[in-house]
Amino acid sequence: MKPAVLVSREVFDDTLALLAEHCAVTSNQADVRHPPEALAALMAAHDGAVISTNDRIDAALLDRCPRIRVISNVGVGYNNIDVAACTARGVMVTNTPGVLTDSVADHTLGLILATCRRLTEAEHYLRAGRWQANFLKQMLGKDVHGATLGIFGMGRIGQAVAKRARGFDMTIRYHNRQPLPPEQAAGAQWRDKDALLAESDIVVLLTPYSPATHHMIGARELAAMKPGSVLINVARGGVVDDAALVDALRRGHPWAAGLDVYENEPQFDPRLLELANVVLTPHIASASEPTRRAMANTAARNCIAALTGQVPPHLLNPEVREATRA
Ligand code: 8YV
Repeated sequence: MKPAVLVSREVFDDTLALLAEHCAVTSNQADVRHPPEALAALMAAHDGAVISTNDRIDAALLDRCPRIRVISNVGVGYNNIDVAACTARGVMVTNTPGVLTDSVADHTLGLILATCRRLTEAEHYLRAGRWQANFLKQMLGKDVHGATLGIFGMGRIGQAVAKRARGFDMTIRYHNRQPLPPEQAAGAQWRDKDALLAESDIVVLLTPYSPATHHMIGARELAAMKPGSVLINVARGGVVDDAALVDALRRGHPWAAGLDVYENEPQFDPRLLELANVVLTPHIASASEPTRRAMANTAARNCIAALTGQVPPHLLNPEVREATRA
């Protein structure tokens, strides 16, 4: 009998076809968001689940689903999953690194440009019929070329952002817990957190969310940013204290922000909407059609591998598989 797989949200038809080669699939092409209770009830009848980063997997839910052997996340960030609770129950966890790196880096550059050159504010001005004349000091922004870029989280995506930034003649600094080997840093210099905030014209956040990075950027850090600088958050809601950011943006320090992620998504601090010096996108950094397809198909392959005795390509808790084999 084929293993049973729940796909919690809408995916591409070819993702379902791929899964159906090996599994009996329960899909959700109507894309109804299952509340936690309903998700647990559904998952209880399946061997594997392909889930979205909006689905929360915790110990209480897992205890209701003893049949589940793999949780396959459609996304690289997996702070929605209690991996330790999965490991303790022998449940494999997988994610989709790599396939979204370039799309997220592209979007990051888009947010940098839009924020520094006030693109969305300028478009609103034009659409509102307020463009009556051309004048020298119209919509003055910040230059992107030649700026000092400070990247928090110089992993795959950070390095892809740095590669693009070099094309804009930017000076690149970064902060990771440990400095990278020189060949990976490719000329970018490591700074401690405070030095990076103080030196950068553009600060980009790409740090994964965890209790350790909760409110990593709060009132103190915002105040420590260079005058006239810009903050870009494509990491996760919760890495920035959004309330502190609103207060700081109201004072014009930082000068502006570009945000793709928020605390309590899809809710967000409504005061952000009152600010002209912020560019807002709804968590779409990975949302090019080929990339979202590659993410869903990678998740499907991870799930199939886990349920057919293979090692999933992106297994986050290999100790589960080792325990099964022992
Ligand atoms: C989202 C992301 O997951 O991969 C991640 O960690 O944050 C995004 O790509 C995307 O919204 C898919 O649900």
